[in-house]
Amino acid sequence: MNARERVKLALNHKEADRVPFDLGGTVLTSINLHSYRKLRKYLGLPQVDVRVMDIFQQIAEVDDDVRERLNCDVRNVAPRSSATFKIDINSTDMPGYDFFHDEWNIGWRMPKDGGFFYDMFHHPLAGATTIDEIKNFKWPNPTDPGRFEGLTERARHIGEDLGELVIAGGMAAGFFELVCWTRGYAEVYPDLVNNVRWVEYLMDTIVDIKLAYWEIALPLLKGHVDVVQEADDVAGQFGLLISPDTYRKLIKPRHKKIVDFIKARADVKVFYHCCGAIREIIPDLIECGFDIINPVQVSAAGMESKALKRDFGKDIVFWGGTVDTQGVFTDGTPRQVRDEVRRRVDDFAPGGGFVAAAVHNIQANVPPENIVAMWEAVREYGVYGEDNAPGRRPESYWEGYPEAVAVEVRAATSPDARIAGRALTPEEAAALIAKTTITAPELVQMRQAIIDGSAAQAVAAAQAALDAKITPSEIINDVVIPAMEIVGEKFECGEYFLPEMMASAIGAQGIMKLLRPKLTESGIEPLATAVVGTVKGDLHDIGKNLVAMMWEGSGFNVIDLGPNVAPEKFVDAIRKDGDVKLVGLSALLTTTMPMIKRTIQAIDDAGLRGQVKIMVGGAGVTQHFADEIGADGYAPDASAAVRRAKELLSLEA
Ligand code: HCB
Repeated sequence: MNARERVKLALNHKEADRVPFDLGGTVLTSINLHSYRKLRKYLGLPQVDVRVMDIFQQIAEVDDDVRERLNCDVRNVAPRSSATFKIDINSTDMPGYDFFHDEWNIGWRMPKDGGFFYDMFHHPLAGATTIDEIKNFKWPNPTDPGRFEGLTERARHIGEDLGELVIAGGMAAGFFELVCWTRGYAEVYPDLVNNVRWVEYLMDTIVDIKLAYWEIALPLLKGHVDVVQEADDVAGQFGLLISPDTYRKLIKPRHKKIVDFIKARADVKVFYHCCGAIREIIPDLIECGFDIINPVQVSAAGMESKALKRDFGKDIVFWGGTVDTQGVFTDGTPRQVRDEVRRRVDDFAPGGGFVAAAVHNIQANVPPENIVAMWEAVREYGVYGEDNAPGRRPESYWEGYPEAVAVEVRAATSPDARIAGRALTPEEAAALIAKTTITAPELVQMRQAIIDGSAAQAVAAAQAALDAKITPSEIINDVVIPAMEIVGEKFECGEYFLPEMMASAIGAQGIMKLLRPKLTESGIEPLATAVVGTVKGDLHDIGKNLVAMMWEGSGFNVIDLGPNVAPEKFVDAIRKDGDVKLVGLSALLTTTMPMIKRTIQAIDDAGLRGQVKIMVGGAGVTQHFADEIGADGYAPDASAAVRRAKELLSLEA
């Protein structure tokens, strides 16, 4: 049986000779350049000029000698760039960064000092308001003949000469990802609440571009390609970023359109990548026609492997989930990695429907011995057809198996949620509203506008309140802060998601901006001054922005230092303002979490530790980690961050 036959059996929910293995088969199951070099050395293979598979993510093209050594079963065929566009890296014009613009005119930069990845700094449709701006934008040409050069031959070669499974990547990322990248996350999420027509037009424009590419590519690939790859991140650590309703109204129909279009043109399986806690929409993904999900982030809420296999294993293939880069893969011993892999193989492999791969690209901090331990365990435990095959293990198999594997399995919702996992009852909602005892129509209107995420109306109502001689402190204390508390509760109980919360926070921020000069004039102080930032090397800023907005909306003065902030910059900001009482550090990568500790150390070394309370958060950060590194507080979400900040500063909660 060759690799292609093996994977095809797995994709058809049948057991092959062994579980197929993927490293480097897609841009989402590959390995960071640094860890790849270390892996080659560990395997005793000669150092070579490592080719970059994806410049944005700084991941390696896995060479044939590694593929052979690790028996990799999958290979990727991707379009070439258009004949008219070439990436041009500029190393001089942005201090501290290398940067370039891609063919969508999205700007990407990588810190020169210790940067592991390129990330976005320019979103070409940020600030756009009209449909004409979408129409007149210079979109890349999906039918540029340069993209299709040699596509058929490369796919044929992989499938027929090499006998490996062929997976085709598209001309760009997923449609919703491209919406986020061209527009910017900060604007897209609120758009989903109050600019829906505009954002739908943008979505359709990008879907059309993707389909125009597939229209030409699929006939060229037909008969040679086995899987087509799609992706769209719509989830975080504890749940979906957007509500299931928003997914079903705005994203799902377009996902279905794309899958139907692809399947009408080629007999392929469709692979869907989405990080995070996606359990709630797996039935929708199946309805859309997706056959495979990746990366199966088993450390995210509700993503326990056994339950996923039990509930969806007949209808969907799990490609990934073998070991999580957020936990044991990075920090554990090879023995712990083996135990973790053994458990996941046993959960996912029975009956086929499983392609073993790490959760997402292997990160720069994963030791090579752990990568090899993963591979060995897949080889050892992922063998079908014997009495002790996955799913048919004798009782004795588990003897000596450690009871508690060193993997943190998350709660089903934010562990801090006050009313977790269900919407507020009408009585609870009414009780929250009743806590605010306002009667003036401007204030009632403002409260509702904040809660509904109608920023312009909220600010207009604030102006009307000022005109009616209502004082800024009444506006803040009686409306803005209580309204944001209501928004926070709605978020924590799962009624509001990122878009609704951001839309509300924008309204609150707008009001604070309007009031600030008046507050200063009347000598009214903010609750406290806070400095917030994502630590050096990490460019995830959605969560950090939300924390900053919620703090601001709750009466704090917030100095937002942005993403990729070096420890000395935090120190400078604390010193410069002189009155900072709170510091919020965010990190989403296991590679950057140690930078939180270094930042705290730098604040300590500068003699400022006694002056501030330090709060930490981000996808992989836990209370345990916060305690270990000496932070004062941890919050799993922005609403909890407000509560915890007030507790730490002994302000009224
Ligand atoms: Co990113 N990514 N990503 N990513 N990404 C994660 C974080 C992974 C967990 C996904 C996975 O494993 N399947 C993973 C990290 C794994 C690991 O650490 N080992 C990962 C990876 C690997 C990467 C790249 C390295 C991919 C690659 O291989 N190249 C790359 C790195 C870029 C870089 O930072 N240098 C990358 C890139 C991206 C983007 C660009 C596509 C995009 C970021 C866009 C942006 O932020 N501007 C992205 C996204 C969106 C994610 C996921 C899907 C969602 C993150 C998110 O925005 N969540 C994430 C999956 C996941 O989280 N499980 C995935 C929503 C916000 C609201 O939650 O946790 O950020 P939050 O913040 C909360 C909460 O934590 C708390 O309150 C916030 C608000 O409620 N909080 C604080 C946060 N900070 C706080 C500070 C405080 O003081 C207090 C509370």
